[in-house]
Amino acid sequence: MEKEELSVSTAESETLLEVKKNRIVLENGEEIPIQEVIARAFNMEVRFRTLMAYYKCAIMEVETKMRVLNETLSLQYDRNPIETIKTRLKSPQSIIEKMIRKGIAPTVNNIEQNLNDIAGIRVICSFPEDVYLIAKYLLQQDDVMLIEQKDYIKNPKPNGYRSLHLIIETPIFLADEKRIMRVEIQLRTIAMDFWASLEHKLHYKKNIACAEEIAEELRICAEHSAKLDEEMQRIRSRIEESDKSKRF
Ligand code: 0O2
Repeated sequence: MEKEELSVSTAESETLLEVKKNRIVLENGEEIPIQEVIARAFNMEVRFRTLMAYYKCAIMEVETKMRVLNETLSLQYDRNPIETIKTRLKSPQSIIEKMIRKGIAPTVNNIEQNLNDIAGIRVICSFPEDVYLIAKYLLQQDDVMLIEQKDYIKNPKPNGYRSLHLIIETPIFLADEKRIMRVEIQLRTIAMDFWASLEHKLHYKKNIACAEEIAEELRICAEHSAKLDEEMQRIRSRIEESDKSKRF
């Protein structure tokens, strides 16, 4: 059989070079029967699907934590601090693309060790104060460990992007084991979410004329929307103050 370049990988870090007489020859000269290659690929697929199922469980755990916080804080503050919760599991394609961008072999172990945002949850609050309130109460829980925090509200990105990003670790309880999983949480206001969603859509429009000018316009929109957030929060505080004074 003629030598044939292959573009798939059988095991965690091996590179295939050629196929000859139902055997695969690896870069290091080792020969493996094709049946074994298929078994390894199958095993890898099962491990990948299992890992994704664990991340799904982690999303469910954190989403429940958020719903419980919303409920309990609504009793305390007489309003729901959370408007909406969105969740997403990173797609296999985005996972592989990100691993390649990072220059790391996309093996199951490497994926778990190097990506923090496979399980993603976005919590949209009405007011900036609520973002910090939710983050504070979540991080106080003894089964939530903060791994990394990026405060793009206090320090917006140069393009105007605002959100509070938390990478946390939290346990999931499986049939016969407990596993610690990483989850990325993005907390933002309705106004921040409105801006980020539109900016994300516009991002896909490549090769546009006057790109710099448009980027500057978007940044100014983000400033306006941040001012609106401040203003709405100020109005809410006034209403709450006047409500309190009426009660006493
Ligand atoms: P998706 O599909 O939304 O998940 P890291 O993940 O740490 O390797 P980075 O860039 O340092 O990479 O992470 P960071 O700054 O915490 O931002 C990651 C996510 O925040 C992005 O996910 C977006 O969801 C959001 N984000 C960050 N910057 C912007 C921005 O300028 N505009 C908008 N609309 N969203 C932003 P992904 O991986 O891009 O995709």
